[in-house]
Amino acid sequence: MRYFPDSDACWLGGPGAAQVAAARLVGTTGTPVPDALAADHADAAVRLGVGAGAAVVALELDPDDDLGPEGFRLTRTPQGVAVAAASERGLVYGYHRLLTTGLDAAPLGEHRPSAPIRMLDDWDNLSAAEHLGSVERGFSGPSILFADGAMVADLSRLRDYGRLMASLGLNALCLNNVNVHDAGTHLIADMLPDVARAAAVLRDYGVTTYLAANFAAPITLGDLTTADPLDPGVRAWWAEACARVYAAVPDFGGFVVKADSEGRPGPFTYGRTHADGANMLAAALAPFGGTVFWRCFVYDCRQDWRDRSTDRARAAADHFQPLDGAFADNVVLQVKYGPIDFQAREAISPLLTTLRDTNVVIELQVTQEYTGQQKHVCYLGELWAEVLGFRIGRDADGGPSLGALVAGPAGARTGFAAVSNVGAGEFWTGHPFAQANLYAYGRLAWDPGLDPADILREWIAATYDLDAEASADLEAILLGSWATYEAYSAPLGVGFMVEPGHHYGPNVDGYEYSLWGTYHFADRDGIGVDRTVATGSGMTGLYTPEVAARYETLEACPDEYLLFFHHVPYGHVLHSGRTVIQHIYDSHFAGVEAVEAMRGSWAALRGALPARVVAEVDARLDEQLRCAVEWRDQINTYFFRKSGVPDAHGRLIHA
Ligand code: BDP
Repeated sequence: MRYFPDSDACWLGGPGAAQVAAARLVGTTGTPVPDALAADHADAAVRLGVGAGAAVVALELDPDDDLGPEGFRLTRTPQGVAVAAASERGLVYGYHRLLTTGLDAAPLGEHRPSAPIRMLDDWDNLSAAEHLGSVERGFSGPSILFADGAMVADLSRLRDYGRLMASLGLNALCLNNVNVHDAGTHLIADMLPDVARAAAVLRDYGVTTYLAANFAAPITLGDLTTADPLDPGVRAWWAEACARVYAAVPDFGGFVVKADSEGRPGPFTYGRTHADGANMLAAALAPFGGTVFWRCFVYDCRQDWRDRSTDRARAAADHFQPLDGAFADNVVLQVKYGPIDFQAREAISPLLTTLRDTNVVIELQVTQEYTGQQKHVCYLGELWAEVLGFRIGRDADGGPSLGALVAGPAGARTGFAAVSNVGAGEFWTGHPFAQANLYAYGRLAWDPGLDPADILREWIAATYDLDAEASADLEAILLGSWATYEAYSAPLGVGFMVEPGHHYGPNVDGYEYSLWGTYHFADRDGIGVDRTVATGSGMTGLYTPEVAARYETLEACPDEYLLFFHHVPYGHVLHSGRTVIQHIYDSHFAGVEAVEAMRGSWAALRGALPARVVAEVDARLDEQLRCAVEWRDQINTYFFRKSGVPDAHGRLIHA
């Protein structure tokens, strides 16, 4: 009885999908039903044995409709529900949205995406021997696309992924890791027939294919001795490379590039700017309508904090702000939401508040590298809603939201990119509940104003067939789980404190004396990073003056960002009225208690879920509790020993 073949615990295998699959699919006003929909649906209908007389899903394609290139309208009809759109893409998104909600709960009305770019970046390597396994920072099993240096022959898993993306209106997928190693470089050369195979699958679901490109490909592939972006030979090489790619995939989207970062090659080698590098690739793609996503995650990972200018949180803005306006129209700067690296809590990237004449996408991390690696429940919809709701004004309520800014003016190439969390494991996302993060990303990219609690309820209803009480238990487990993770990990926005390399579990000084630039500066007197203009790295000065004023002084800075921006004594009193040291103790005890409460809700819910989901979640919740206790004890013991200040409530085992 499963419509969605790879799991019966996924929102496209849930109650809504079964309801829609039992309907008859027709194209009205002479519209043929798009091939992919007809094939999928026919298959499901045959398996479900439903024929004439069933409810109808009518697909209406009207190019003159004003729904825009990707929008759709859902209307109830006497026989069922009609999906109307001006393009096939809109029809595909609308139909799959309906599969998610079912006919009874169909969100009637018009739906248009907030921004034109809604992308997922897979960090899949060609082979498991490459950097950090087959999926870099992947916690959901092997790659669905690549194995042993080649693309897999059977792309049915990619087809299902395409369906998942279509149900969220996600419209772009970069197939390979941004760290393009030697094998990955071949995707734009001898592996183009494989790229064309993947693109053909994704096209059916309204998803455009992109590739991460190695800036040094002209050298790596053995053709040239330089990758200098201003060298005519290099420019000609990329022009020919693009011609080959577009001959294989005429609707190819373009390249994602990580340059001059963490060992990747880039324009700095040749004394060129990032505008020189990005514009060179943009020129090669322009004749074909392609786009370059140029990542701003550029910093020197081999330098300590030598002086204020080497604060890693400054790097992206220092490199890219002076280049605002210097990029070609088909360059999009891809900016991580925070200036350091996808932490559970960090300040907004200054670049996102100040770039005015450049296309920008905000980059989020769905894969839970720093938020529990899909062993911990950590619903990131709440983090992202907070980030996207951030107001670029004098106070928390003023000015446009970041979500509105990245949606951009009509016609601009702007929007959202995110590192995906899927793999070939049965539940797609390792932890079955981490699907909620993929779902929330897609929904927020479509509409950044959505309430993350509503999104979560949608995902629950679409995925599991639960009564009201069981749904409430599942909601209780997920909602607030981001705050819980934050409570038992690094305090007050200071970040990191993770095991070096794999980034799982606590290690307070793991990176403190290395060259990676992620420090907490804790000593016997205090903790935190002084990034003020007055006495610190001056990083606050990289924001607009209105935003800077919200962080520059201790009086103004919100507690949750205090140690990101300021170095303070342990006895410093927070706006909450507690001292920093007591906050550290209290939040770590509270974090563990919240995980224990999660286990209480889980005990009540277990019986209502499929056995395989239960087995997965049981094991992961045990691990989450073990790890939360480890965080609590390491952090609290460390800061008790550093500060000598006892816990006001006498809870410390070493006190
Ligand atoms: C860091 C990851 C690393 C990525 C890098 C990036 O640890 O694996 O390559 O981000 O975004 O968070 O390029």
